[in-house]
Amino acid sequence: MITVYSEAHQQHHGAAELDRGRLVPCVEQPARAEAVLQALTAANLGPIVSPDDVPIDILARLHEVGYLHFLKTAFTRWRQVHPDSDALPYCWPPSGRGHPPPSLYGQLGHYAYDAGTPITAGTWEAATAAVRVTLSALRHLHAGARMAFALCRPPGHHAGPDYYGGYCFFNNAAVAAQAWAEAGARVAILDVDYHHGNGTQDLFYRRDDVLVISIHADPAEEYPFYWGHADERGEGSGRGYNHNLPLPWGTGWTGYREALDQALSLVAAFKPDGLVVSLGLDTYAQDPIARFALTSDDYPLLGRAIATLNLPTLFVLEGGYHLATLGHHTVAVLRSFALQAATS
Ligand code: SP5
Ligand code: ZN
Repeated sequence: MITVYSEAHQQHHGAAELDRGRLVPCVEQPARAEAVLQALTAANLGPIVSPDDVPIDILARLHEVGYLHFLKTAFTRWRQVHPDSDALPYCWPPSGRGHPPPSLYGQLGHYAYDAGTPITAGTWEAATAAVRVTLSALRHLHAGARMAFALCRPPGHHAGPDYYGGYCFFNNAAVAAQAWAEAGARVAILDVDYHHGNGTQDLFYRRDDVLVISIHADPAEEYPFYWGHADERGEGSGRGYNHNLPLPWGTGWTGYREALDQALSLVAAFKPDGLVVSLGLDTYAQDPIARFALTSDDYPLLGRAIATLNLPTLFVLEGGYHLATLGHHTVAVLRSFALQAATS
């Protein structure tokens, strides 16, 4: 298996996020990718390569131009006024967003939907590098590989057409699906991160060429709260091409496996040419911000189950915040997928 990785991710390192009334250290930090890199290297799973210098103009076909311009310039604008903090919003439109106001603070609240996702000095560099990592990994699938892994951060699945949040700025997995679709493929996205992939859902909600399936904690009780219910099925020609499988807090492998089987059946019925997996490892019982109950023994089962689809598969790293096991679990999924793929 080939992994694509760029150390440019290190340039995005936020100090603090707002968590229920307190500023706490950011849980989405560079050490996450370092942990995954270390475990992959130790496991000898295959080459780990740098991204190609691929163009990222595809971003303008997924995200709104005003949004991209905002992200590119926001930190410089912020720094002129705030020499020693990261950019966080503090005020939001109450309903219906209208146009972004001229004020930087107004724009932060317009484009961000939470206060947990600071824009830092190197956010643009890191987030664009994550896109290059993902597109480079996809190239290996175009070249005939059965699987590839985009070891990237910041993650992407909470980023929508014109909004960021949930530690995500550009939707890496959606970028891959879009690029694959533009190359003529039917693509399915399977999101196994603990949180609903609201950005991915929004980006493809009116489309029937990309199937989006997410297994996640029930938004009735869990972030991102406003998306991810089972009755969100897509709109217009996209109706029936979005599926949410919300599960209650405390879900362990038995409950998870049932949802996974449903998700895999839906993917198979779509008959895609390729699969993008939004690989979040925050379903682990000891994850510091999540409440599922998967154990270390479950991740090989997850990888093996996904491999039974027999599809060219791109894994894109999303969440997972238990640093001591994050690398181990990532390797477990990828290795068991590779083993299963080799025997089928
Ligand atoms: C990519 C990804 O996994 N993003 C997740 C964003 C979650 N942000 C909200 C986190 C709130 C954490 N508060 C819960 C702490 C429980 N101890
Ligand atoms: Zn997550």
